Amino acid sequence: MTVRVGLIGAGVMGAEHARLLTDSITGATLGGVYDVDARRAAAVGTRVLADPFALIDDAGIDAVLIASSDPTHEQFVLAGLAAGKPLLCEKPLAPDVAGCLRIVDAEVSTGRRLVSVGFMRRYDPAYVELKRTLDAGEIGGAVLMHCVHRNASAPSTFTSSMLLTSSATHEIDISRWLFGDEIAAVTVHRPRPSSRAGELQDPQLLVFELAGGVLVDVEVFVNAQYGYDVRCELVGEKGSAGASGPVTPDWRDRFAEAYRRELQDWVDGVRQGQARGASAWDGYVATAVAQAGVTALEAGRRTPVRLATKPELYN
Ligand code: ISE
Repeated sequence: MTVRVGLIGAGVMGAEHARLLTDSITGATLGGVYDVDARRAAAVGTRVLADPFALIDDAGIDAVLIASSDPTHEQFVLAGLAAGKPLLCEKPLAPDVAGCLRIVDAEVSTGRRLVSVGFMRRYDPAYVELKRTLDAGEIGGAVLMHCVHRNASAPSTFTSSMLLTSSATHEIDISRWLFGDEIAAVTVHRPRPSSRAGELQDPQLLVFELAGGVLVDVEVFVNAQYGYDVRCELVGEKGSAGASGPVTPDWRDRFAEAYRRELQDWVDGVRQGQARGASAWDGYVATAVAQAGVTALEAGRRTPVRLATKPELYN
């Protein structure tokens, strides 16, 4: 079976996924594209549909990849679930906790996992090797992790909250994935803002307290000027190990292999009737932790993370 993928959103990430589907991914084709800007859609695919919901329901589309703007994700994921189609949704699943929970509820009522969330770092060879090292006991039990997340520059639409909801959401997800544990509380420190920061609180220094006691600190700096620089060092009881990569202009180059592996795994899963990668529940938790971080930033105090009860579907 060749998976005919419907793509919603043909901006930076949508165009990247379209290129991967056409050039590198086996077992799938680009079956149709929608974008608010029809010219942008036409630039990435041959079959352009004018209505995203018609694309989702189209009999010639087997699975849907959502790479539209963040606030539009929920409506498209819900429509995809109603159509019973596998979905890969770029992060965040939805920008607000309530939206994420509506998706979780809708998926639970279908009785099966159809939603995957695009947390591509889970597929980055360096992070995968780090998890293997930790799980094999090679550095002993984890005690701390130090993370750096720098972007060369942020778009003019970026807000101080987005350092948490758009950028640090990756460290939130990767911490949960690496340690198999939940983040119980978030504190946000505010260094002197960089002269390039404008209105933004940039950089920020975050501290995540995991339920099991591991502490994770994250420097998020979205106007670091020199490039895209993402890495971490995990400190264990008897050693340390890291994940790093080249400094690149932006995330597309740094995580090119991760995006390719993520998309291939999703397609392979669709062909086998399995949802792979981060789940809707993982998407919900990432948004819930990021929102706790926004509260911590605004209130200037340590903020506990409160999570809903995890449905059986995600165990
Ligand atoms: C962006 O949305 C991403 O996902 C990038 O990986 C991250 O580095 C950037 O800060 C986000 O805005």
